[in-house]
Amino acid sequence: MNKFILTMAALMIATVAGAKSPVKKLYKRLLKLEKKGVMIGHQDDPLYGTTWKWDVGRSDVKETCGDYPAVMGFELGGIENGGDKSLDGVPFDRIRKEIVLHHNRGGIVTISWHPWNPVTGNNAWDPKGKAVAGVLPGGAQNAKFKGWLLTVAAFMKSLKTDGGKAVPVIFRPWHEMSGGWFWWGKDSCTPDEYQQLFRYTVDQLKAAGVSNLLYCYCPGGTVGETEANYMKFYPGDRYVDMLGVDVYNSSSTADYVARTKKELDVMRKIARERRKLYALTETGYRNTPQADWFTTGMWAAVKGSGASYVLLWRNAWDQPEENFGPAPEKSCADDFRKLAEEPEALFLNDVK
Ligand code: BMA
Repeated sequence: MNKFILTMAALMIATVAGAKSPVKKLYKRLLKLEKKGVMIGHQDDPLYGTTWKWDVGRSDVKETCGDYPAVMGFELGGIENGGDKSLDGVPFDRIRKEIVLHHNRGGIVTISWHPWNPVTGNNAWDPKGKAVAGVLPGGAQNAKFKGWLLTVAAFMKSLKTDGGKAVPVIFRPWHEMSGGWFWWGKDSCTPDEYQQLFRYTVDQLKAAGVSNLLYCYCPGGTVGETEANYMKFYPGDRYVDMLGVDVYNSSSTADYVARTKKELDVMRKIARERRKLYALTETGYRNTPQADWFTTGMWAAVKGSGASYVLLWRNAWDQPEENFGPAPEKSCADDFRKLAEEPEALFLNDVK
């Protein structure tokens, strides 16, 4: 990419901010890092692991291979209800601290959000109630939803270094809409309603003074591996900085590698045309039953793809069957160390 295009790309970012703003710096940094390799990420990495929780300074990734992941993912689900802990039982104060800490050590942060269903009062995995139409302007839940967005805005704005500088993060709201399991999923709204939801979210956050976010559009699960399928819910270039996709290893590893490669090919094409970043925003093989999965599955799928990062989902402290990252005692630990030796697999020390 030549300098002109790079500058143009930087100008296109959805977030309004000054030329030297932290979010623009992050955007440019990500564009550069894409050429160096694929960053390795892990959800909730410094909060808990397979055998521990809440300890400070720990990380299953670091304890396996000696370095922190370059990218850490955090989750805001539950913040909309005004509670002090997320749906995974993590205090939001602790999440804020870890986000700033990872930024200070030179890492990159991404945030997901699984808010409760505003109509039924059940969790995000309740597709009933036509809740997307409900939260849009004119809908019965719009006032409540606006309040939720103000709460999210307050959290985003509170992400600051000790010196008062904004911490830039990649925000990935309304993910996996191409599946039918969430209240914002394909069976619960029309593509047009989805697009309105995405735009409304970005517009309201900006109106509330949020300027430290890159926005990621992220189908998942059953995307369908074609450009048309990928773009079905796309809210528009002005609202999106990064393209993402969530793909898990569910049947065979060969199938996972093939599907993931196809999705990445589709995203790369769109990303190059529209000058967006792109990443494998969630992945994993539940409990990693294959000892060499990180190199022959995940890395085989993303190596050389040009993707910004790959984020392994969490090693859940509260659900033993939800375990996607490495850990020292897991049979895949040696293989993860092998991955860490790959020059193009970027950990914290490779990017800071
Ligand atoms: C999902 C699962 C849930 C969790 C949610 C938010 O994919 O891991 O157990 O509550 O993410 O972290």
